Amino acid sequence: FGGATLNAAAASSKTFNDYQAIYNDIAEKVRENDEYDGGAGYFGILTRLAWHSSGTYDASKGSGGSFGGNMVFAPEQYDGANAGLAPARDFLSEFQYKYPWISRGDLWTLGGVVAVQEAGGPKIPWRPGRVNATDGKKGAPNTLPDASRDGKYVKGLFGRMGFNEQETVALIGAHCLGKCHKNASGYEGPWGPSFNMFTNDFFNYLLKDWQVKQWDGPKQYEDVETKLFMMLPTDIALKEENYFLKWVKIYADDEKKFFSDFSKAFAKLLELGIQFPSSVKPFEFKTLDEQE
Ligand code: HIF
Repeated sequence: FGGATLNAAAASSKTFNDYQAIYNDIAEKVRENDEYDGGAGYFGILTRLAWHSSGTYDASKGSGGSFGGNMVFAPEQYDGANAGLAPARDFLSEFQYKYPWISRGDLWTLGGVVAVQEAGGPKIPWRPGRVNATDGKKGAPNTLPDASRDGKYVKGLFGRMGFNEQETVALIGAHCLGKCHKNASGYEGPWGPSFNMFTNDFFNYLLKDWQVKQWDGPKQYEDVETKLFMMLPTDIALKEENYFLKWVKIYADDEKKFFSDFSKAFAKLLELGIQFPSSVKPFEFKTLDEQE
């Protein structure tokens, strides 16, 4: 890949404990708000904010990514794919005031780490050092995914960010968390029943029988058995291509393997386009449970 990378700020006076303190504050607030969004809590929306701030990355151009925290500026601010993420940015903004030294990109990606870990998912190694952009010039609009598309599109899209098929399938397991909202994306509903817990359920549900939902919204799928759950066309696409389906089956059978592969792929997602000084070693934060 020929793209330029952005250099993370060299280690400042801040230590692991300073970041663990922010982690804990975010995690406490997530706990206190577990009834948000019909019981989904903030797990899904914080994971999605972390991903949307990172997933604009284009490996061939070296553009986009979480480094600058560009979503507060046009053009990313008005990217339709970011509709519905304001509650997540607002949720985190009090920590921006309490800890003015943390950058937006660090705070938003850390929020995703908190969400995955506190929902019972794997540890996500994380490094600080992103630096606030002062305008949106490095922002990359319209690079986030279109959920109405097929498997070849999904492969190309994640390929653009530098992910292979296995990593792509592992990442999409994050759709175990949260919901779709008619007023945000047009789609509606959760992918399964335990949408506030990080599990390999997404793959188990995906392997069930799905049919096109008859409704006045965009094309989405419902499970034949209960009609309570949903899949996007790009989710169903993982069953339609053998190079993806193979991994869907592996992760449905083996949650440990899913956790381990997801952790690596999600950590990579959050760092796309960023060059960290070798002195900055990844942190592995303790969950609230582990500290009690
Ligand atoms: Fe999502 N995703 N995502 N996604 N996403 C939605 C919601 C969540 C795609 C589309 C959508 C990933 C990939 C893709 C989460 C996490 C991740 C919604 C609904 C849509 C339409 C938004 C709304 O209406 O509020 C597409 C097309 C993707 C590429 C195939 C990532 C891998 C799965 C990278 C990822 O981590 C999460 C969590 C949510 C739930 C948000 C919520 O508010 O609960």
